[in-house]
Amino acid sequence: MLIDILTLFPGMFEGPFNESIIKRAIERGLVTIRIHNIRDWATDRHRTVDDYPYGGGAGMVLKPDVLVAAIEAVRGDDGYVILLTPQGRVFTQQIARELAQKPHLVLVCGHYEGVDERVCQLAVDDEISIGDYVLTGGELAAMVVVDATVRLIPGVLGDQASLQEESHSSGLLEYPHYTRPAEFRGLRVPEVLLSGHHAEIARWRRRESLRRTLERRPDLLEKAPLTAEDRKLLEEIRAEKAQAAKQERQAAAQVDAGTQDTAQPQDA
Ligand code: 4G0
Repeated sequence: MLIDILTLFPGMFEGPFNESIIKRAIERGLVTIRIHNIRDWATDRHRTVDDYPYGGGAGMVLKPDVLVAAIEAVRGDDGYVILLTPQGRVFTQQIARELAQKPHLVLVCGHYEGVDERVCQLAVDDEISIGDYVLTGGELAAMVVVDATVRLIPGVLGDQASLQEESHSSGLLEYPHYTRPAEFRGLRVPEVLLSGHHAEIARWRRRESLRRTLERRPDLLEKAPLTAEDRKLLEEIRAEKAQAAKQERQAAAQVDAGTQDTAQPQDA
């Protein structure tokens, strides 16, 4: 895969792609990442890249002539051009999988108040946001998209990690993980994980995945492919939680009754 990145701050990319897994993918020729300075396509003697917004208002807008020239110079005939912007579709693992299939990505990092709308109309195929917050520029968003996408290219992850990647795409949150020691600061690793009973361990992990997803991200349960066994486990978890809530209420009522009994006349 070829990835071209257009930015006003090429120095920002020196760290992330020269470390760890992405670096190894580059060294092994699985991906080529080229960083370009948008300013190289400015034509005036001040190398101007931005200008005041028509209609007035705060901030600056990236000039369409400079940005379109930069995009056209790198996209070739197969570049899929993505603008990183808070106005884009929200990036997900599904979108990362989609991008990992493409031979050539061109990531455009905007700045200031944004880019001239005509750039999107003329030269951008897709607009992506990494989440509902504003950054000072699209660079960090581009790094996130590159990292999530490159690790899905065949051969980038080792066999172990690749297998794990597949099991993570269950649409549920991960079960809790533990390593040695078996007891740490009074907290024990769940006994079943020490038992060596593979089927029981698998069942425990599935249950804990479902429990976490129900507690933290119930929205994910609607889309996750659940088996009949999963639905049974979920009902058990819901029943457990209802029981725990009931005990909680009873304990609170006890405390309440206790304070009533011992109330002194001057408290009234
Ligand atoms: C274009 C992406 C680029 C337009 C970029 C800002 C957050 C994200 C930028 C704007 C970014 C994200 C209209 C503020 C640069 N911030 N969530 N900042 N506007 O992916």
